[in-house]
Amino acid sequence: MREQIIILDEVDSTNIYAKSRMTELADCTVIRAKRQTAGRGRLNRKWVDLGNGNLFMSFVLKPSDTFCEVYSNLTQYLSVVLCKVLEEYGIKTQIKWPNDVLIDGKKIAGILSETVMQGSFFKGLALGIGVNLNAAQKDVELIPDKAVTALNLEINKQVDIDEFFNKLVNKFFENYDEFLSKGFEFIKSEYISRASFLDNEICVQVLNDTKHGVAKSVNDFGELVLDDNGKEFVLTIGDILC
Ligand code: BT5
Repeated sequence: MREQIIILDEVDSTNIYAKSRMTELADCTVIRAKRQTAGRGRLNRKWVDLGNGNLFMSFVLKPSDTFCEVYSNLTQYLSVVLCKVLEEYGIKTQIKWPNDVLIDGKKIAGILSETVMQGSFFKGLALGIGVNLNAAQKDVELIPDKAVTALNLEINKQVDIDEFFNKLVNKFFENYDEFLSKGFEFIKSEYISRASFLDNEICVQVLNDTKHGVAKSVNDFGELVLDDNGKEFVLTIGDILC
């Protein structure tokens, strides 16, 4: 087993923990916290801890001393890995570009990758993921702006968090090296087969701008190709709003 596992009872954020110790932590360390008091999403959004039995974790990845483009696709790689683990519980999953994992349109997990640099020297990545495994219906309803679910609510039984965690870590490292050498193309068909947004008319927030169009495809680099009345936009980052 190449990975080292650190389990914390409570932490502000597993990503902050990983980033602030990037030098000391070995490549492929996995940090998991039982409770997370200040979980973070993208653009300073919050990740809510829905109580005991939910998963908060970060992979510490230090594959090289310089940043490679493929590292930006690791969030998409992790979304596919997560879908496969969830499917072992008998449910159907969807991916919303770039890396949200949904069940029946409801968000069950969030992924946040943060890069640590020292000048031009790439120190590593904290690739964080939160998965709702055991939550109460009344609590998921309190999360603002989004339809949210948890695995226990979908399968009507308690989920064994240790078992789920082990499956996710094993599946992540199973193809990690091959993914790094082959890039997004390696997972493209598995990603596309779960992509719920393709061929839909969508709007995407890109920083301070909003782009509209039909989601035509996801290209070999994991970018979203939008068609706005014959004009094509290729998006590297963004948030599908509608
Ligand atoms: C994400 O951001 O979805 C990335 C979340 C990453 C969380 C993990 S937990 C371990 C590691 N340590 C951290 O501090 N973070 C990572 P974003 O796409 O910006 O979505 C954030 C939005 O999701 C919020 O504004 C809410 O609307 C919604 N949200 C918050 N908590 C949620 C939850 N528990 N389940 C589903 N949706 C949630």
